[in-house]
Amino acid sequence: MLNTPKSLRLHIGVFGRRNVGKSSLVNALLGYPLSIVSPVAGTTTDPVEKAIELPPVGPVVFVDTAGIDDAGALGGLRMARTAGVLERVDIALLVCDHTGIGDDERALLAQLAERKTPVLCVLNKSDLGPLPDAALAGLPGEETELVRISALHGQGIDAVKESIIRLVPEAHLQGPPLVADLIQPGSTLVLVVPIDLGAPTGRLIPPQVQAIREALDADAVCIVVKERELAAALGNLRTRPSLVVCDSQVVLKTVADTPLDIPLTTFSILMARFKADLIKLSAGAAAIHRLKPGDRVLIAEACTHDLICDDIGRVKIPRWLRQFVGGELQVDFSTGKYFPDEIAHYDLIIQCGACMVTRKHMLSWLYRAERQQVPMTNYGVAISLLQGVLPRALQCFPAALSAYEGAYEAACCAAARRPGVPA
Ligand SMILES: Nc1nc2c(ncn2[C@@H]2O[C@H](COP(=O)(O)OP(=O)(O)OP(=O)(O)O)[C@@H](O)[C@H]2O)c(=O)[nH]1
Ligand SMILES: [Mg+2]
Repeated sequence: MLNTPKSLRLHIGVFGRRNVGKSSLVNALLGYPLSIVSPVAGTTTDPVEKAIELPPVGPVVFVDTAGIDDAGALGGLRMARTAGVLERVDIALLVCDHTGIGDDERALLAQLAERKTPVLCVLNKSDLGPLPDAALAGLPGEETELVRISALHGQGIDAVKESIIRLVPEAHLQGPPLVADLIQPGSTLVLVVPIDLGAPTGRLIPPQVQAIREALDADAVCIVVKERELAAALGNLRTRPSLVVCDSQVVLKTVADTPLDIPLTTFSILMARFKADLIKLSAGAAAIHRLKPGDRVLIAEACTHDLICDDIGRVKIPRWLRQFVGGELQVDFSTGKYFPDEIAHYDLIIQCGACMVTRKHMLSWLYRAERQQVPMTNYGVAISLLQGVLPRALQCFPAALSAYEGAYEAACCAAARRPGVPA
C-alpha cells in the first residue's frame, strides 16, 4: 500500500460549507484526528490530504478542504484552493448539516456534474434532529447517493464507506477475469452446461457465454457439453484439458466423471471470484458447518426474473441446508438490487451468482456483511459445500481453499463448544 504512488490512488475530496463537519467526517473515516475540528467557522484553511488503505477499494487519498462559503479576501484564496481540489478528485463527498442544501451546495453540485465526478451527499449532524424534506430540495436525481450520519457520534460512517465503494469508477475495482487466467493458448476448456427445465429457452446464461468468449480470446479450445456427455468428451480428448467448469447443480456428477488430475470448478465459484471476493466467500461458507436448527439464513437474489436462480435459491438451497443441519431453519429472501441494511441478526447470508449486478454492488454488500460480522457466501460455494465437494472445486484456488479450511476449523471448534455437544 505504501508503495502505491499518490497519482495512482483514488482521490476522494470532502467539500461543503464551513462548520458542517467536513473535518469531523474525514477524522471518523480515518479513525484518528488528522484534521483540526472546532466550532469556529473556517478552521480548515488549506487542503489536508491523507493516504490510507480503504478496503476493498484499496489505496485512496482523502482531501479535506476549506468551506465553500468562506468570506473575505483570504476566504477567496482558500476557495480557489478548494476549487483546485475539485478538479482533481475522482469522487466528491458533499457534506451538509441540519440546515440542508442551499445555493452553495447547488453551485458545487453543478460544477461536479459538469466534470461528471460522482458525488455522495452526506447529511451530517443527524443527532440534531431529522432534516425536513424541503431542506434537501435541489439534490440532483434519484441516482444521487445520500447518507445520514453523525460524525460527532461516529454514526453512519460505515454506510459512507459502503457508498464510496459503489461510486468508485469501475476500472478501480477491476477483478480477475472469469476464467481466462486459468487457461493457456492452445489448451482446452470444458464447460458442462445442463439443459434442464430451468435452462432458458434457446440461449445460454451470461457466465456460460462469457467463459466461451474468454476461451476464444485466450486462443484456447472450448468444448461445451451436457453432464451426460462429459465422460465421453473427456475420453475423446488426446490431451488433458486445462480446466472443467460445470454448473453447480451438476457438480456431483462432474466430480465423479472428471479424473482427479484435471482441475475442476463451477461457474458460480468463478463468479464469486469475478464479481466479488472468492477468498472471503469461501471463508464465509464454513459458517454452514456451524448452523443449527432455528438459525436464520438470508438468501439474497440479485435479480427478480431468472428462473434458474429462483429454483436454486428458493427451493434447492434451503432444502439442502435443512438436510445438512438436520432441522428447520428460518430462511428469509431478498430480491433485486435491494440488500437489507440490517443483517446482524442473520447467522449466514447466501448471495446468488450475481450475474446481474456489478462487482461494486457485490463488494459493498460483502463489506456490509463484514461490518455486521455476518458470514457471507454465494450459491455456488454453498452448493459445492453442501454436496461435499468444495475442496475439489476450490483446488485451483489455493488461497480460497485455505481460507475455507481455516474458517472450517474455527467453525468446528465453535460448534463443539455448543451446549449439549460433547467436546
Ligand atoms: N452535533 C454535531 N456536531 C458536529 C457533528 N460533526 C461535527 N460537529 C461539530 O461541528 C463543528 C464543526 O466541525 P468541523 O469538523 O470542524 O467542521 P468543518 O466543516 O471541517 O469546518 P471548517 O473547517 O471550519 O470548514 C465542531 O464543533 C464539531 O464538533 C455532528 O455529527 N453532530
Ligand atoms: Mg474543517
